[in-house]
Amino acid sequence: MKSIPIFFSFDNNYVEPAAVAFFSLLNKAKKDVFYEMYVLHSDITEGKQNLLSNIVNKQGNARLSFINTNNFLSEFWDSQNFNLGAESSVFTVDTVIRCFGGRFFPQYDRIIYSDVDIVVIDDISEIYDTDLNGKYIAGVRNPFSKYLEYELSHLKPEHYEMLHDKYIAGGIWVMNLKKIREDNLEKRMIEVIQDETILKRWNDQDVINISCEGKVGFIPLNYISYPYLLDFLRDPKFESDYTREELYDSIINPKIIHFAAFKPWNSNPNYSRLWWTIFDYLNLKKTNIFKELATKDTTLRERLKTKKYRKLFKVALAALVISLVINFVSLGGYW
Ligand SMILES: [Mn+2]
Repeated sequence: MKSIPIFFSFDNNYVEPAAVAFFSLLNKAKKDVFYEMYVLHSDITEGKQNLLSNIVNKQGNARLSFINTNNFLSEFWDSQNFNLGAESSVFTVDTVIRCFGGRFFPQYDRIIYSDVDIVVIDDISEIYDTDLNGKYIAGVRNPFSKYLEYELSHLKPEHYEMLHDKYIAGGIWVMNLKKIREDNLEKRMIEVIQDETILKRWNDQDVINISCEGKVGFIPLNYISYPYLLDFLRDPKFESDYTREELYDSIINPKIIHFAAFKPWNSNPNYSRLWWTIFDYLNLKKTNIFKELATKDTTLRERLKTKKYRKLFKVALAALVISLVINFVSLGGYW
């Protein structure tokens, strides 16, 4: 039996997505794998904890524990230079707490971290053995860094230089807790959190990437199969640090579907039906994070395009106003 520690961090609102994630993780696990599961949280009610524990216990190949973080980090938390990402993204202190596995799991030298806005398609135990020699963490390289300027444009030039082809996405990490503790990475992470000159557009990802200074390993893209990646690949201008083979393989042979932008509970991304099937099977109830599904399904690329055009429109409008003012001033003498 191979025992693998894995942790998650989310709040009371995310219990239902977590239930789907946990079920799919355990349902797809190989027979010789046992998961030691942990949830870092600060507000999950006893009733909701029981809901998750019942699902895990029924599967029989894992044990689930809850660890209250007691709002560790809130004293360092300055919302001023966080939450600079997409308006729809919700980041809380619990989002960044996942960087601090070294503190909460002194009994382990390494651990897997996973988001819960996922559905697991295949056994993922292999990544636990990812080579972490001299590295703090391993993650999936962001496939969009090269194509979407917005992904990394907030980084300082020196950080961009260091990270542009190494920036790892959130979603799933394998953390070298031993090295994180030995080198006191926690101190560096708190410095990054408190440094107001470092803009955090992607919060937890920025904190971990900047603190780790490129000492990162890589997990195949199949562990964050993006439901909307195919839309990007259809653009002949799309470029990525991944090869065409790796990009398509992540879609054809996914290990984990990561609903990174659009969630099955308020949108209709690819794989939503599988997600809802598990939701129904587990007899889960819709909560306040579930919105009426949008009638018109827009892809991420379309949304980004509108964003881009809106920006272009603003620039054009500003140029028009400036030229009018200049004309007005230069004509002033005749008026
Ligand atoms: Mn996520």
